[in-house]
Amino acid sequence: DRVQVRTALLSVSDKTGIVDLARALAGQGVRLLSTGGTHKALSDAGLAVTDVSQVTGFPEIMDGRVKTLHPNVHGGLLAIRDDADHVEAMKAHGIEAIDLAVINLYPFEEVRAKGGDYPTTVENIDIGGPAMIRASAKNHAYVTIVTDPADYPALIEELATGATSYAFRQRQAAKAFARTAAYDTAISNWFAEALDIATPSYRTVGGVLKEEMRYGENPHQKAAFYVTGDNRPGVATATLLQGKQLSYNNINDTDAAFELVAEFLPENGPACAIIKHANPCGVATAPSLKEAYVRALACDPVSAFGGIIALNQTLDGETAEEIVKLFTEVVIAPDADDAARAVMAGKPNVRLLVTGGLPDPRTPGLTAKTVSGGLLVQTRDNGMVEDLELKVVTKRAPTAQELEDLKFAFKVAKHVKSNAIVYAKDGQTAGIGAGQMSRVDSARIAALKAEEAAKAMGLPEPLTRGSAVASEAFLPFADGLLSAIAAGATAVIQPGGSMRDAEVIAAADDAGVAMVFTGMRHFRH
Ligand code: 93A
Repeated sequence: DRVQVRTALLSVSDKTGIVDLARALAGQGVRLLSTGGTHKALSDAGLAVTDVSQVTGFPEIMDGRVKTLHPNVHGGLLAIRDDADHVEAMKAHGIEAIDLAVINLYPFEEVRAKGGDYPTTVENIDIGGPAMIRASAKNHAYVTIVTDPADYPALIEELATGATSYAFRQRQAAKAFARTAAYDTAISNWFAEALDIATPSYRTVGGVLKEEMRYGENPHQKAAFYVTGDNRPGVATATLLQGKQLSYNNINDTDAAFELVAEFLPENGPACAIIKHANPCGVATAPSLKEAYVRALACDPVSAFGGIIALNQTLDGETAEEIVKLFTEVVIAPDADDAARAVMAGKPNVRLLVTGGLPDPRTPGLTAKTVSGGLLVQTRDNGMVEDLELKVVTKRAPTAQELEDLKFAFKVAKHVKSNAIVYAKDGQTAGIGAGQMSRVDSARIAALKAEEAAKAMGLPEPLTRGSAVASEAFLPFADGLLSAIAAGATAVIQPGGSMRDAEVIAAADDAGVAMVFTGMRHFRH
């Protein structure tokens, strides 16, 4: 199954390592063919190389748009070497076999990431490269395809005998199709972004491998992290200033934390979110970042241990001093100043990530999850309570302070696994009930957590006394409301729309509680 390599076609945009590879190939007596720029790089290095236009009998035309798109190239890559008809066709048309293709593509992803203008980005859509990669990979029974400069050493090793094994060609073909698929994914998503099309069917779920992880959600699961290249500052593109590589669960939780804190626009002041297992265990705003952290921590200091902290502003020294008092897995912020970096350096095990900005909570983007045999894709939940028309449904309207707390609580509830109940007071979560199968249980758990927090913090009574409470989806019965009222809530925010709305409103009126409907729900399953 070993195939002798006699002729190789080299056509690369990223010229890393290509001269060394070509030299090794030449040393094996391999005949080298290449396209304009690659040809120049190789001949400048003193290597004997044939220009592909001599193979095609055709010059590179249209600024290089057509250089390898020719039967002499594609026939040489696609011919079945032991098929009499194919061999006959090669003879008849003067087509010579190409046994090895080393190709990497026009840097579309880089140009997109740099925000290249429309015509420049379009020009960087490679056509001939993917065609050759796909042709070579399809014909891997005979042809070796290498698309990643990181594989050149393995190729050289493989060629020690002058031939490649079937197993090697197969693996490289698999990798090649992954590469062209990722390339087309980047192109389709760039188009959808450029044309402002949110519709999932115009986009492709996929990305470029960023790293393989030691394991997935559990140690017996394998895992990898991909970057999608969309324009969204966050955990995928953040810089790790200190600490070891993030695990699968760290990445998932850090993303939840940062997406939540990004809902608090920096111009409205500092905000902090602390996350455990993708659910918030404390969120707060305050005049200073340090206070925001301290207030977020107060909601559930026990759960916050080993949690993930997200900030909506540059991490400063005094906030960092406060954060390092407790064991934390990850801190993520748009940036960290020198004082903060110095403080964090004293705790080298804490991962510190800076993103360079906050993701816009209003942009759509895609989220995906797998089901057996399928993939569910939707636009992000980009609804913002500020954009909703809130309707007061009770006799009493919320006070200005209650209204602020209601909006705050609803914003947090959007980021809590359903069923979500969030109590808030003065821009601080007082109790969070997450992920229960019944809403009334979430309400009870949130109240219980608030009581525990009050005890832990030495408060005379839980913060739920005189609080606002949010439910991320409608209250189906009055029981959840009654449980919230018992905990001390004086105002309620919920989407509304239950068959029993009238019953729930009556219960609120009986208790003198103010209630507003948002008309939008935020399921998070
Ligand atoms: O413009 S293309 O789509 N048309 C082609 O016929 C073609 N052939 C190779 N792009 C084409 N290529 C690409 O050119 C390769 O994928 C590679 O990225 C690049 C190498 O060009 P050069 O050797 O001139 O630097």
